[in-house]
Amino acid sequence: MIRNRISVWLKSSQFTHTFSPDSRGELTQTGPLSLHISTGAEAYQERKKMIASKLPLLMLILSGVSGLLRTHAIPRLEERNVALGAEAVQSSTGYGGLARYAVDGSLETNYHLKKCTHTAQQDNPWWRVDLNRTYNISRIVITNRGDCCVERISGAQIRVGQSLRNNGNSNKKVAVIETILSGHSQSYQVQNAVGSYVNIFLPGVEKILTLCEVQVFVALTDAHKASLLPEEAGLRNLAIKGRATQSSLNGSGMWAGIGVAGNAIDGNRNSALAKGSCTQTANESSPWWRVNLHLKYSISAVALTNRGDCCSDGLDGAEIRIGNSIENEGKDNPICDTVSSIPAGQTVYYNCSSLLEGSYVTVVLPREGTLSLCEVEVFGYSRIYAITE
Ligand SMILES: [Ca+2]
Repeated sequence: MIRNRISVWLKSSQFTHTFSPDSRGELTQTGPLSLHISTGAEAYQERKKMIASKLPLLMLILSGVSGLLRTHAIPRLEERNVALGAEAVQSSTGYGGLARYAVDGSLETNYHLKKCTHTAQQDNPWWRVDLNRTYNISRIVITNRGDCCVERISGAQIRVGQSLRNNGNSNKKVAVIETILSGHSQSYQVQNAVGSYVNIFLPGVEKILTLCEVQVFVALTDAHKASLLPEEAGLRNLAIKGRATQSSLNGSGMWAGIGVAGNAIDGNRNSALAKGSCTQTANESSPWWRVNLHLKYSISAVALTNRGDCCSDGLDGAEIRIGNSIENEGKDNPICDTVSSIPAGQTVYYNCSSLLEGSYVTVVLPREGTLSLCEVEVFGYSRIYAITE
């Protein structure tokens, strides 16, 4: 586990502040402020009293220090429903009860008002929401139907995780619904529920699954940060001072030779190859592009800007890999994320599933094709603040 310590020395006393990265790599205070006295025993009590009286001031100083390190020191307790309006699917649909009705923000429980889901009668029906990024979920609230059939929800399992194996129904079981009163909402506190998928899975023969609302809550510190761009969180683009290279340079056609590797770290997101700010390899097997950051960093996010003048599906399936090795051109380094698709000319931010340490960021297209990138931005922390213990 990566932990970070900030120590402030005041005279002969040392204060330690402990931080840990969350799922997105943001640093959050996880340990209490601890106080270590290294003075002689006779002065101990007196100094302890004096220092204790200055603790509020020290907390202020420490929060200032952590601000400089772009950390968020004190988590707040508010929460946000990250399922609201997210993409939802279910095993089947019956009686017009669409999957998205469980994330429409309505707690209406009369089925006939089109605010609740409904599967067909089937074995093992399920419903799933895609939160679109990984969250550490604190609480899930399920709202049961109110106009009939109160017992149908009983036995449903709440599952959270990252996998779509078995449609996500094999992810970690974080709660089981015993009963929910007719038209009521039941809250389930969950622990170690980390993932981007939440499934409601109802095992059994000839079952019907109806959900009037599923609310998935995360602490506001996480949710708030999810809406922040790395720049807004104060992270620098580390790539801009790096050195870029790629598997080959396109040498044919009208723009032969124009797409050099450095164009992806020139600080310009212009998405037309002709403007001289995008890269382009030859058409080959597993083309790659790589930036050497010169130092080891703890990297939390990478932003890719796609071509806007053509071939916008060219990055589909590309892998972002981060590590310290250039063996196999860095293509075997740990994966930060995989591109599903990027709209033409757009920039998409990829949050690594965990804070990854490395001095090389490689983008590889694991198939035959041309790799063309208009900008690659790498966001992270200087390694000095991330000590692996
Ligand atoms: Ca560029």
